[in-house]
Amino acid sequence: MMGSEELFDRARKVLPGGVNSPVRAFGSVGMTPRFITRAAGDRLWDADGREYIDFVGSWGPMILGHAHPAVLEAVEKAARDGLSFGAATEREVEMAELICALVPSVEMVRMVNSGTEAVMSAIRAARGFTGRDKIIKFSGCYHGHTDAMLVQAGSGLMTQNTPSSAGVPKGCTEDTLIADYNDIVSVQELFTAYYGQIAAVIVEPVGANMGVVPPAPGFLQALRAECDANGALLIFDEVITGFRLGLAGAQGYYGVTPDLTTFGKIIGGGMPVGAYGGQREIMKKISPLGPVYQAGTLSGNPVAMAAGLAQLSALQYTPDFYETLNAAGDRFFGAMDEILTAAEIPHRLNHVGSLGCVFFTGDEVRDYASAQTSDTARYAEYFGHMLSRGVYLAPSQFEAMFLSSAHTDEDLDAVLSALREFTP
Ligand code: KE4
Repeated sequence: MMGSEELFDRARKVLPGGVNSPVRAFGSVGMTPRFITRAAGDRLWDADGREYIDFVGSWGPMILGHAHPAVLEAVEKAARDGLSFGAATEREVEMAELICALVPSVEMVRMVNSGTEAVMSAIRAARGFTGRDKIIKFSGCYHGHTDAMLVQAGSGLMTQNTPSSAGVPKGCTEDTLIADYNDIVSVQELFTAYYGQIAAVIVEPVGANMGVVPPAPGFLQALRAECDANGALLIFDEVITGFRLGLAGAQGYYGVTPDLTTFGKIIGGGMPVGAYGGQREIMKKISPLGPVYQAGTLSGNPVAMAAGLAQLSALQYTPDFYETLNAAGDRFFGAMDEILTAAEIPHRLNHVGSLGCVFFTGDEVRDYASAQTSDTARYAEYFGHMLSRGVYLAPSQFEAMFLSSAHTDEDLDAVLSALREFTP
C-alpha cells in the first residue's frame, strides 16, 4: 500500500497540483496532503495507517459523521436499481418536496450537482427575473468557481472589478460589484451608484470562506431592506449553512427571508448534489417552464438523492438534533477559546453553532480585511501540531471547522488536550 508521500508524487504527474480541488493540496500549511483511505463516524484513516479525529467533514456534508449507516444503506439500496437514468424519478420529487417543506422561503427548487452550479444558476435566475445584470457579492465570501464570482475588488467604487483568476474574461466580471461584509454602507453606496441596475445581492449568511465570520447584528436584516428598497433579489448562499445551523438553515437561525437560496454539501449526504430554489414566481422562469436555460445530465441523480434524503430525514427526525449539536459547538469552541487565552496566544475564535475557526490575531475578525490580519504562519504551526496529535483540521486559515453529531465528548476532550500542548 503506497503512503501519502508516494501517492502525492504519483498524483502530481496526472492531476494539477496532485489534487482535484486546490485546498486539498495542503499548500497553505506547507505539508504533504494526507491521502485518506476510509472514514467512519468522526474518524479518518490515511494511506500510512494513521488515524485522525476529523473536523473537515468533507467541507461540511458530514454533519452526521462519516459512513452513517442509514445513508450507506439508502445508497446501497438505490444503487441496486441502477445508477442513473437521465429521466424523471420519484426520489427527486421527494427531495424537492422535503426541501420546500423544511425551508419556508423555498416554494420551488431545482437540483444540480454542486454548490458552484447552484450559485451559477441562481444568479442567472435573478438576472432573468429582474432583467438586470449587476450582482453584488462580498469580499471574503466564496460562492464556487463560476466566472462571475471569481472577482477581486477594483481600487475604487467606480473602477471595474477585475477577475481573480486567469482565464476569466473581463466581460464576465464587469457586472459583479464588491461590497464589504458586515458593512451595509458599502452596499448602499453600490445601490446608489448603480441605481436600477442591480439584479441581486448574494451573501454567505455566515461567512465561512474567510474563516468563520458571523453576520453583525442587523446586517442580514439591513441587506433584506436594501434589496426591497431597490427592487433587487436577496440570494442566501447556504451551501455551507443550509441544514447546518438548523433545518431552515441560516435564514431560520437569523429570521431573515431571502428570495433565492443555494444549497449543497449536507443535502447530498456526501454525494455530488447542489440545489437552488425560492419564490415560485422566480423559479417559474427556469426552463423548460420559462426562458432561463439550465440543465444537467446527473441532476437529481437517484443514488445521490437517496443519500441526501437519508441524511435530511435523520436530521429532521432525530429529537433536538440541532439544539444538541449547536450546544456542543458552544461548549467546544468556548473551551478552545479559554485554552488559547490561558496560554496568552493572541487569537480570535469565531463560531456559530457547529461552525467555528481560530484566527491568530489580536483583532476582532468581522470581515475579509480583518481576517487577513491573522498570522497564517502561526496557523500552519497550529495545523501541524494538531495533525501530529491525530486531529485533522482545515489545511488553511480561511476555512472552517465542522463539528458533527458523531464527535464524542471523549474525542473532543482529547482534541482540547492536544490544543493545551500547543505552545508556539
Ligand atoms: P462546490 O462547487 O465546491 O460544491 O460549492 C461551492 C461553494 C459555494 N458556496 C459556498 C458558501 C461554499 O463554501 C462553496 C464551497 N466550499 C468550499 C470550502 N470552503 C469547498 C472546498 C473545496 O473547494 O475543495
